Amino acid sequence: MYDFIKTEFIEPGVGLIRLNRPKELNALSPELMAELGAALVDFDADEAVGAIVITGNERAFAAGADIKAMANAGAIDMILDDPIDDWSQIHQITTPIIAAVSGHCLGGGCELAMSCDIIVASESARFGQPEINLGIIPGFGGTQRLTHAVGKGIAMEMVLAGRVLDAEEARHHDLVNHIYPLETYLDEALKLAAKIAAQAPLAARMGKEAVNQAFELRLAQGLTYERRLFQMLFATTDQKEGMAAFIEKRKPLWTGR
Ligand code: DAK
Repeated sequence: MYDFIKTEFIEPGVGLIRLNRPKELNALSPELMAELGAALVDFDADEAVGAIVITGNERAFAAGADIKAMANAGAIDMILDDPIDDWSQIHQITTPIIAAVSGHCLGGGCELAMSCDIIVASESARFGQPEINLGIIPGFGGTQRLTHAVGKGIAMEMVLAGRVLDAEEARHHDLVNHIYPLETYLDEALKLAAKIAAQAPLAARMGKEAVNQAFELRLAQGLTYERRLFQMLFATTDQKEGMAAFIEKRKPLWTGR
């Protein structure tokens, strides 16, 4: 069904998307990004999917946007043919998303990983925003989300000098949650996704939404936003079920309602 990605449903409840342009180190061409956007929307609409994992291969998560596809573009082309809708699709997705990263995770690839909710890395993962080497700067959050994650000093070095962080440095600077050996990083990401997918679906989606609002709102507004979502969850069957199950010392059976 897709040419540049592969999708798979993994029981119980995980949608897996593999970026699949291995010869080009998964360079994010417009066609690939359109397919990724469509796959994310499909998984997000599927009630059987409680978490999504995006991965590449051992050598590259993604080495950035496709340089060959944009080399001859002018500023007017970048404005009129702005592919931002396909790229931004990921920010509309309410299902929790994990990036399982190995190898090169550069430029738009790093920005894509940072657009996910959690990053799990292999020991060989390398994160960078090397756009400066091409005479440009990041254009999809690499100066903003990166700075929120790693702080100003490291972000400046990455954006201005093209510094690349290895997996340990990325974890040290809070870009990455976990590092695993190459052989197991994807399984570990899928395990974490399955754990999220096993939670009450509406609570998981609202938890994601509330945490993301921490980057958008001032504290007082964020606390109000959180409280409203918290209150709203008391309208769900799953809240009644979760609390009854605790009191009755049994496992809850979620209905997503
Ligand atoms: N684009 C196109 N092709 C790429 C590529 C890329 N980003 N990265 C690698 N490739 C291709 C290479 O051209 C090569 O193809 P052939 O020559 O075999 O045809 C093949 O992948 C293997 O790459 P190498 O031979 O270079 O492999 P090495 O192991 O020697 O080096 C490398 C690996 C990752 C260090 C190197 O390939 C490299 O430096 N790649 C470029 C990394 C980079 O500069 N990335 C940032 C790109 S700019 C936007 C959203 C996002 C963006 C822009 C706009 N909007 C929504 C508007 C993002 C911009 C970027 O990401």
